[in-house]
Order: sequence, then C-alpha cells, then structure tokens
Amino acid sequence: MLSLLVPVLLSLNVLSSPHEARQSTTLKAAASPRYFGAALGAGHLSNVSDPKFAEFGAAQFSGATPENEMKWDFTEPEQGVFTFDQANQVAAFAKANNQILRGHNLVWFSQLPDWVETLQGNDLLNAMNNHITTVMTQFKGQIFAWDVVNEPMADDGTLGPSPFLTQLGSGYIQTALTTARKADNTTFLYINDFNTEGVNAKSDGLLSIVQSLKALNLIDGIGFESHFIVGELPTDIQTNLQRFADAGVDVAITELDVRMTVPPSAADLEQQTKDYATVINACKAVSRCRGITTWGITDLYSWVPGTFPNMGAALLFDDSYNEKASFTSTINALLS
Ligand code: 9MR
Repeated sequence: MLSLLVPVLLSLNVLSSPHEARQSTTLKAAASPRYFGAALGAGHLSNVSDPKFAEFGAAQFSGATPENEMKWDFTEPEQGVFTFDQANQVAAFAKANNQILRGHNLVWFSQLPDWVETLQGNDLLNAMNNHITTVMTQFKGQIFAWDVVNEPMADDGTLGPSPFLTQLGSGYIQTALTTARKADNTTFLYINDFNTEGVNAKSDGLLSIVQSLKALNLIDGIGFESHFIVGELPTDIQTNLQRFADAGVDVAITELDVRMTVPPSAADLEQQTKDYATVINACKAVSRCRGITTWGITDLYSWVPGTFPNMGAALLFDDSYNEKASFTSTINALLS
C-alpha cells in the first residue's frame, strides 16, 4: 500500500527532502529575469566525444563567458595579429542559444603574451589601447558586458602588481575604460575581481576606485568572481553587493564555484548546498545584481584541480553531468 502511495506523496511534495527540487526546471528558467551563465570553453563545446557539454550548456544556461578564448594570449598572440576563431565559436554558441555573452577580458596581468611584457611606456599604452579597440570592435553588438580590467586589486586595497601598473601608473584603469567606452558605447563596462565578495580591505579599495570612475561615467558594473572554499564564504556578501549598487553600478556574480577536498565528504557536499544558496540569495536581494555565472558546467573540466591538486567538486554537475545536491539547492534558492 505504501509503495503505491509514495509516488502520489512525492508528487504532492509531502515526502520531499531539502535536496529534492520543488519542481523540475532549469537554472536559466529559475533565475529569470536574471541570467544564469557558465564559463564555456570552445574546445569542450566542439568535443564530439562529449556532446553533453554543449547539451547542458544550451539547456541549463542563459549566459556564456568564454573561459579563455577572449583573453589577450588567445586574441592577439603576436602584436597586431588578431585571431578570433575560438572566441567566435563561443559567441556563435551563445547567439544560437539566446544567451547573453560576457566579454572576458581585455586588460589583465595574466595570460598575457610575452611580447606585451617587453613593452615600455607609450609602447605599452598604445598596445593596450589598440588591443581594447580591436577586440571590442570585433565583437560589437554581441557582448552584454565586458570585463575591461580584470583583477586589478591587491589584498590590502591598493592596486596589485601588473605590467600595466608598472609602465602606465595607477591611471591605467581609467585609460582602459575611456578607450573601451569609445570603442563600444553599447555594452556595459565592468571591473572583475576576486576576494572582493565580502566587506574587506580589498573591496574597500575597489569601491573607492568605482566611486571615482562612476563620477566620470566610465564604469557600469562590478563582477565578483566568487571562487569560494566550502564553508568559508564571507557572511556579508549581500551587504557588500549592495554598497557597490548604492555607488551606482550593476553587480554580477561572474565565476562562482565552491571547492572542497576531494574525494568529497557528505558533510562538505551538504555544506556546498548551503553555500550556493547563500550566494544566490545575496544576488536576489540586490536589485542591481544582474546575473550569476558558474565557472564551468561539470566538475570534470573545472579549473580547480589544476590549481589546487587536492581540491575539486566545485560546480553544480558532477563528473558525469549528474545534478548534485547543490544544483537542487540553487534551483530552490532561485525559485524561493
Ligand atoms: O578557468 C581558466 C583556466 O582554464 C585558465 O587556465 C586560467 C589561466 O589563468 O584562467 C582560468 O580562469 C580564471 C579567470 O579567467 C579569471 N579569474 C580566475 C579564473 C580561475 O583561475
């Protein structure tokens, strides 16, 4: 008798555990009107031996960020020689699936080709401006928001080491944004950084830069990467997002993942469900939070194990694309 009743009770949601979805839906449907995006690698999208990557990319997400393909080392490997093939693959996928596309990124100390690092003074200034203008012109009309400057801050709230800082001085951020605004005034201009999700010295420093740039109408949004360790989220994410919104800019969660020691323990996977919900709830509580992007789809291809060898399991789908409990908690937080 009970066995006959179980399906009925389940359909009435009477027996549901916290990790059963309230209803069967997708991340993108549950997040609407905000976007729910993922970092998409061109190589994964075109991998015929793993069609699930593109299937899940299309079915679950309303936003796309090229994981690497728009970075300087991909787009201008030699000075003045631009290659957009791989970036175009991600852009075409986003367009075919009605996804907003985040441009990532134009000016960053990392993933720079060697030739950029050898330039000095005005040579670097000209190269930076030419890079911004050429790449933004190429993708004009396709990009919802550009990470014009990536990870400029140091932990203490000052500007972090970068060839751009060394050669051009602290004004390089304003210069880059001025050039970006001229190149495409139809897209949102962002600064993107990590460990700025809570109120701390680094986010204090970023906020004061944002306030100066906003007065010059050179900044539209701030990306909060949100690469977290399970159980170690700041407790004031919402407060922090709101103080940036109050400075007159949009905010977005741009690279979310929640890593843990692998193989994962049941307790860590349980904590991860709460951590994802915390981030979703913080974004939902701030009207200027435009969307959330996870840094990948499946744990199988996450950047985490390559950088932290004993860690992983950071995303919403496991190595076999099964929905994790954190997928369900994310859906439920989005719908609540
Ligand atoms: O996920 C990206 C990985 O494939 C690259 O090897 C790495 C190189 O720096 O960049 C990773 O993405 C980074 C992003 O562009 C900026 N924020 C930190 C991300 C994780 O390292």
